[in-house]
Amino acid sequence: MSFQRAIVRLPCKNISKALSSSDQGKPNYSKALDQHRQYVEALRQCGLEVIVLEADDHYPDSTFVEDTALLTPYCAVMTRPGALSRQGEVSAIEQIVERYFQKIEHIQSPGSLDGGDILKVEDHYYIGLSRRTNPEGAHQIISILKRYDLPCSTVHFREMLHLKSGVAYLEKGYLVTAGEFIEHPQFQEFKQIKIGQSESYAANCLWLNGKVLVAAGYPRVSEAIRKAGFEVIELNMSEFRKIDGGLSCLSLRF
Ligand code: CIR
Repeated sequence: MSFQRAIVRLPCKNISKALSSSDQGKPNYSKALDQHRQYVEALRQCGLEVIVLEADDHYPDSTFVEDTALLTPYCAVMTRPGALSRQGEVSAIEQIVERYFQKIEHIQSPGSLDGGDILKVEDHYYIGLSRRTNPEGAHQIISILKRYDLPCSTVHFREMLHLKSGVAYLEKGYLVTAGEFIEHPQFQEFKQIKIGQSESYAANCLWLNGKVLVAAGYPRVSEAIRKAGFEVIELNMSEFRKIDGGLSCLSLRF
Protein backbone atom coordinates (compact mmCIF):
# COMPACT_ATOMS: atom_id res chain seq x y z
CA MET A 1 0.00 0.00 0.00
CA SER A 2 1.09 3.57 -0.48
CA PHE A 3 -0.05 7.09 0.30
CA GLN A 4 -0.24 9.95 -2.19
CA ARG A 5 -1.53 12.83 -0.09
CA ALA A 6 -1.95 14.17 3.40
CA ILE A 7 -4.17 16.85 4.90
CA VAL A 8 -2.71 18.84 7.79
CA ARG A 9 -3.82 21.97 9.64
CA LEU A 10 -1.40 24.52 11.05
CA PRO A 11 -1.41 24.80 14.84
CA CYS A 12 -3.38 27.84 15.99
CA LYS A 13 -2.50 30.65 18.38
CA ASN A 14 -4.85 29.14 20.97
CA ILE A 15 -2.95 25.87 21.04
CA SER A 16 -2.16 26.49 24.72
CA LYS A 17 -5.89 25.96 25.41
CA ALA A 18 -5.91 22.50 23.82
CA LEU A 19 -7.14 19.54 25.84
CA SER A 20 -4.42 17.93 27.90
CA SER A 21 -3.99 15.29 30.55
CA SER A 22 -0.24 15.78 30.82
CA ASP A 23 1.69 17.70 33.43
CA GLN A 24 4.35 18.94 31.00
CA GLY A 25 3.16 22.53 30.80
CA LYS A 26 1.58 24.50 27.98
CA PRO A 27 2.80 24.21 24.40
CA ASN A 28 4.75 27.11 22.96
CA TYR A 29 3.03 28.37 19.79
CA SER A 30 6.10 29.30 17.78
CA LYS A 31 7.90 26.06 18.66
CA ALA A 32 4.75 24.13 17.69
CA LEU A 33 4.70 25.93 14.34
CA ASP A 34 8.33 25.05 13.80
CA GLN A 35 7.79 21.39 14.69
CA HIS A 36 4.76 21.30 12.43
CA ARG A 37 6.82 22.73 9.54
CA GLN A 38 9.32 19.90 10.00
CA TYR A 39 6.49 17.38 10.11
CA VAL A 40 5.17 18.66 6.77
CA GLU A 41 8.67 18.47 5.35
CA ALA A 42 8.94 14.84 6.49
CA LEU A 43 5.62 13.98 4.83
CA ARG A 44 6.99 15.44 1.59
CA GLN A 45 10.19 13.44 2.01
CA CYS A 46 7.98 10.35 2.10
CA GLY A 47 6.56 11.32 -1.29
CA LEU A 48 3.27 12.82 -0.18
CA GLU A 49 1.60 15.88 -1.60
CA VAL A 50 0.64 17.88 1.50
CA ILE A 51 -2.54 19.94 1.68
CA VAL A 52 -1.82 22.51 4.37
CA LEU A 53 -4.90 24.17 5.87
CA GLU A 54 -4.83 27.52 7.62
CA ALA A 55 -4.92 27.57 11.40
CA ASP A 56 -8.35 27.79 13.03
CA ASP A 57 -8.25 29.79 16.26
CA HIS A 58 -11.76 28.67 17.22
CA TYR A 59 -10.54 25.15 17.86
CA PRO A 60 -7.39 24.83 19.98
CA ASP A 61 -7.04 21.12 19.09
CA SER A 62 -7.70 21.56 15.38
CA THR A 63 -4.15 20.70 14.31
CA PHE A 64 -5.00 17.07 15.24
CA VAL A 65 -6.91 16.49 12.01
CA GLU A 66 -6.68 12.71 12.24
CA ASP A 67 -9.51 12.64 14.73
CA THR A 68 -12.03 14.19 12.33
CA ALA A 69 -12.18 11.57 9.58
CA LEU A 70 -11.33 8.09 8.38
CA LEU A 71 -10.21 8.01 4.76
CA THR A 72 -10.54 4.59 3.14
CA PRO A 73 -9.95 3.55 -0.49
CA TYR A 74 -13.71 3.63 -1.14
CA CYS A 75 -15.17 6.32 1.09
CA ALA A 76 -14.45 8.97 3.68
CA VAL A 77 -16.14 8.73 7.05
CA MET A 78 -16.53 12.01 8.92
CA THR A 79 -16.34 11.34 12.62
CA ARG A 80 -18.08 12.86 15.62
CA PRO A 81 -15.27 13.50 18.13
CA GLY A 82 -15.88 12.43 21.70
CA ALA A 83 -14.72 15.76 23.15
CA LEU A 84 -17.51 18.34 22.78
CA SER A 85 -15.00 21.14 22.20
CA ARG A 86 -13.75 19.31 19.08
CA GLN A 87 -17.00 18.42 17.31
CA GLY A 88 -16.99 21.67 15.32
CA GLU A 89 -13.67 20.74 13.67
CA VAL A 90 -15.30 18.21 11.39
CA SER A 91 -17.27 20.34 8.92
CA ALA A 92 -14.25 22.33 7.71
CA ILE A 93 -12.33 19.11 7.06
CA GLU A 94 -15.33 17.67 5.24
CA GLN A 95 -15.20 20.56 2.76
CA ILE A 96 -11.64 19.56 1.85
CA VAL A 97 -12.32 15.84 1.85
CA GLU A 98 -15.23 16.37 -0.58
CA ARG A 99 -12.75 17.40 -3.26
CA TYR A 100 -11.13 13.97 -3.18
CA PHE A 101 -13.88 11.51 -2.18
CA GLN A 102 -17.15 10.84 -3.94
CA LYS A 103 -18.69 8.89 -1.09
CA ILE A 104 -18.83 10.56 2.29
CA GLU A 105 -20.39 8.91 5.33
CA HIS A 106 -21.06 10.38 8.77
CA ILE A 107 -21.01 9.23 12.37
CA GLN A 108 -24.14 10.59 14.01
CA SER A 109 -25.30 11.43 17.51
CA PRO A 110 -25.35 9.72 19.97
CA GLY A 111 -22.35 7.98 18.42
CA SER A 112 -18.91 9.42 19.07
CA LEU A 113 -15.70 8.39 17.36
CA ASP A 114 -12.17 9.85 17.17
CA GLY A 115 -9.96 8.93 14.22
CA GLY A 116 -7.15 8.23 16.69
CA ASP A 117 -9.11 5.15 17.71
CA ILE A 118 -8.92 3.58 14.26
CA LEU A 119 -5.92 1.44 13.42
CA LYS A 120 -5.62 -0.02 9.94
CA VAL A 121 -3.63 -3.23 9.67
CA GLU A 122 -3.43 -4.35 6.04
CA ASP A 123 -7.09 -4.28 5.02
CA HIS A 124 -8.47 -4.69 8.55
CA TYR A 125 -9.75 -1.80 10.65
CA TYR A 126 -9.45 -2.06 14.44
CA ILE A 127 -11.84 0.28 16.23
CA GLY A 128 -10.82 1.16 19.79
CA LEU A 129 -13.49 1.67 22.43
CA SER A 130 -12.12 4.52 24.49
CA ARG A 131 -13.19 7.52 26.53
CA ARG A 132 -13.73 9.26 23.17
CA THR A 133 -15.21 6.48 21.02
CA ASN A 134 -18.40 5.03 22.41
CA PRO A 135 -20.02 1.69 21.53
CA GLU A 136 -22.63 3.46 19.37
CA GLY A 137 -19.90 5.26 17.39
CA ALA A 138 -18.05 1.98 16.92
CA HIS A 139 -21.28 0.25 15.87
CA GLN A 140 -21.94 2.96 13.28
CA ILE A 141 -18.49 2.83 11.73
CA ILE A 142 -18.53 -0.94 11.62
CA SER A 143 -21.87 -0.87 9.76
CA ILE A 144 -20.44 1.67 7.31
CA LEU A 145 -17.22 -0.28 6.71
CA LYS A 146 -19.18 -3.52 6.24
CA ARG A 147 -21.18 -1.89 3.46
CA TYR A 148 -17.88 -1.37 1.62
CA ASP A 149 -16.72 -4.92 2.42
CA LEU A 150 -13.98 -3.58 4.70
CA PRO A 151 -13.29 -5.99 7.57
CA CYS A 152 -13.19 -4.57 11.08
CA SER A 153 -13.40 -5.41 14.77
CA THR A 154 -13.53 -3.56 18.09
CA VAL A 155 -10.70 -3.41 20.63
CA HIS A 156 -11.38 -2.86 24.32
CA PHE A 157 -8.78 -1.03 26.39
CA ARG A 158 -8.64 1.08 29.51
CA GLU A 159 -5.59 3.26 29.96
CA MET A 160 -4.59 5.10 26.81
CA LEU A 161 -6.35 8.13 25.33
CA HIS A 162 -6.68 6.55 21.89
CA LEU A 163 -6.02 3.11 20.42
CA LYS A 164 -3.18 4.57 18.35
CA SER A 165 -1.64 6.19 21.44
CA GLY A 166 -0.21 2.74 22.13
CA VAL A 167 -0.15 0.73 18.92
CA ALA A 168 1.00 1.40 15.36
CA TYR A 169 1.26 -0.79 12.26
CA LEU A 170 4.44 -0.61 10.20
CA GLU A 171 3.61 -3.02 7.36
CA LYS A 172 5.38 -6.38 6.84
CA GLY A 173 3.50 -7.76 9.85
CA TYR A 174 5.14 -5.47 12.42
CA LEU A 175 3.19 -3.79 15.18
CA VAL A 176 4.74 -1.30 17.56
CA THR A 177 3.08 -1.80 20.94
CA ALA A 178 3.22 -0.17 24.35
CA GLY A 179 1.52 -0.58 27.73
CA GLU A 180 -1.73 -2.48 27.76
CA PHE A 181 -1.43 -3.42 24.06
CA ILE A 182 1.69 -5.55 24.49
CA GLU A 183 -0.27 -8.42 26.04
CA HIS A 184 -3.53 -7.62 24.33
CA PRO A 185 -5.07 -10.86 22.97
CA GLN A 186 -5.99 -9.26 19.64
CA PHE A 187 -2.39 -8.34 18.83
CA GLN A 188 -0.58 -11.56 19.65
CA GLU A 189 -0.47 -12.85 16.05
CA PHE A 190 1.84 -10.01 14.92
CA LYS A 191 5.58 -9.46 15.14
CA GLN A 192 5.67 -6.93 17.97
CA ILE A 193 8.18 -4.19 18.57
CA LYS A 194 7.53 -3.74 22.28
CA ILE A 195 8.08 -0.33 23.80
CA GLY A 196 8.88 0.11 27.50
CA GLN A 197 6.98 2.43 29.80
CA SER A 198 9.58 5.21 29.71
CA GLU A 199 9.36 5.51 25.91
CA SER A 200 5.70 4.66 25.42
CA TYR A 201 4.86 8.07 23.92
CA ALA A 202 6.87 7.09 20.83
CA ALA A 203 4.69 4.04 20.16
CA ASN A 204 2.56 6.43 18.11
CA CYS A 205 4.82 6.32 15.09
CA LEU A 206 3.81 6.55 11.46
CA TRP A 207 4.66 4.31 8.48
CA LEU A 208 4.64 6.28 5.23
CA ASN A 209 5.69 4.64 2.00
CA GLY A 210 8.52 2.61 3.52
CA LYS A 211 9.84 5.19 5.96
CA VAL A 212 8.74 5.51 9.60
CA LEU A 213 8.28 8.83 11.38
CA VAL A 214 9.26 8.48 15.04
CA ALA A 215 9.24 11.08 17.82
CA ALA A 216 12.78 12.29 18.57
CA GLY A 217 14.24 11.58 22.00
CA TYR A 218 13.20 7.92 22.25
CA PRO A 219 16.35 6.18 21.03
CA ARG A 220 15.32 2.64 21.88
CA VAL A 221 12.19 2.96 19.77
CA SER A 222 14.07 4.34 16.75
CA GLU A 223 16.72 1.65 17.13
CA ALA A 224 14.20 -1.19 17.32
CA ILE A 225 12.35 0.07 14.25
CA ARG A 226 15.61 0.42 12.30
CA LYS A 227 16.57 -3.11 13.32
CA ALA A 228 13.28 -4.35 11.87
CA GLY A 229 14.44 -2.96 8.52
CA PHE A 230 12.73 0.42 8.26
CA GLU A 231 14.25 3.81 7.54
CA VAL A 232 13.49 6.15 10.44
CA ILE A 233 12.86 9.91 10.35
CA GLU A 234 12.96 11.44 13.84
CA LEU A 235 10.84 14.50 14.56
CA ASN A 236 10.73 16.70 17.63
CA MET A 237 7.19 16.47 18.99
CA SER A 238 7.68 18.12 22.39
CA GLU A 239 4.97 20.76 22.00
CA PHE A 240 2.32 18.33 20.73
CA ARG A 241 3.14 15.81 23.42
CA LYS A 242 2.17 18.42 26.02
CA ILE A 243 -1.38 18.26 24.67
CA ASP A 244 -1.53 14.48 24.22
CA GLY A 245 -0.89 14.58 20.48
CA GLY A 246 1.29 12.12 18.59
CA LEU A 247 2.67 11.89 15.08
CA SER A 248 -0.33 10.21 13.52
CA CYS A 249 -2.78 12.77 14.95
CA LEU A 250 -1.27 15.58 12.87
CA SER A 251 -2.38 14.31 9.47
CA LEU A 252 -4.96 12.47 7.43
CA ARG A 253 -3.23 10.29 4.88
CA PHE A 254 -4.74 8.84 1.71
C1 CIR B 1 -7.30 15.79 22.44
O1 CIR B 1 -7.33 15.56 23.66
O2 CIR B 1 -8.24 15.56 21.70
C2 CIR B 1 -6.05 16.41 21.86
N1 CIR B 1 -5.45 17.28 22.81
C3 CIR B 1 -5.10 15.34 21.44
C4 CIR B 1 -5.61 14.51 20.30
C5 CIR B 1 -4.66 13.48 19.87
N2 CIR B 1 -5.14 12.79 18.73
C6 CIR B 1 -4.86 11.53 18.44
O3 CIR B 1 -4.24 10.84 19.23
N3 CIR B 1 -5.35 11.04 17.30
